[in-house]
Amino acid sequence: MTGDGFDDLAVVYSVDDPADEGEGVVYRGSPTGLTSRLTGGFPGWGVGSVAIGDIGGDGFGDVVAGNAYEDAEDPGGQIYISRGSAGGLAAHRLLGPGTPGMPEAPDGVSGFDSSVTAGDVDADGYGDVAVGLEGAVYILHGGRGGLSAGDTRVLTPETADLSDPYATRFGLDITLIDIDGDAAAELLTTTGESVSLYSSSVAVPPSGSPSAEASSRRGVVRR
Ligand SMILES: [Ca+2]
Ligand SMILES: [Ca+2]
Ligand SMILES: [Ca+2]
Repeated sequence: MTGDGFDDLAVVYSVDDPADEGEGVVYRGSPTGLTSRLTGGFPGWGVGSVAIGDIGGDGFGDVVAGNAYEDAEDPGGQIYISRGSAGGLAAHRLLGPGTPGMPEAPDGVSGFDSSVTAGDVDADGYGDVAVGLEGAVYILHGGRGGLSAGDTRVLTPETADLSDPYATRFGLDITLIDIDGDAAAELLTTTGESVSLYSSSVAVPPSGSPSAEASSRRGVVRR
């Protein structure tokens, strides 16, 4: 997160106190392990999943945290995004299905927080974020200005061409990881009884053909 070449650790904690809303903090990595806590933080209440990726492409990792807490402003859940720098974490911003420009959640799908993961799905140097819901995966694209709501794509079992009897659990547990070493992250998702792997191109809208969904899926791994 601090651009020094050492990975840092994001931690969320809360204490058993009704007045305590918890806090998300980051501990600095070093050649000898974790050291001091970075200045700044993000709300920890309701956070069940945290990822670090360089969304703005500035060399500093940024924190993304999924928050299950549903409020009147965004009943579908939200993610916190806190930009990292040499000095620490900046104030967080929120994104969710209720954010202007974001696609609405598919019918019957909620919980914009179940699993968050970061990786560069289009190999453009800007980290991207996937948010798993029970029944859908949102792919949010990073850029110089951060995550863009308008470029978000929503994968569902239907759009991902997944005929699986356990697909109702599609998206509950996801990981973006570059498996084939081409710099573009693939999407790994569990679907109850199976694990599916999607090529990075399913997350990138084909230019001029927004309706062409996961036709480029490279393969599915079953266990
Ligand atoms: Ca950054
Ligand atoms: Ca990217
Ligand atoms: Ca790849």
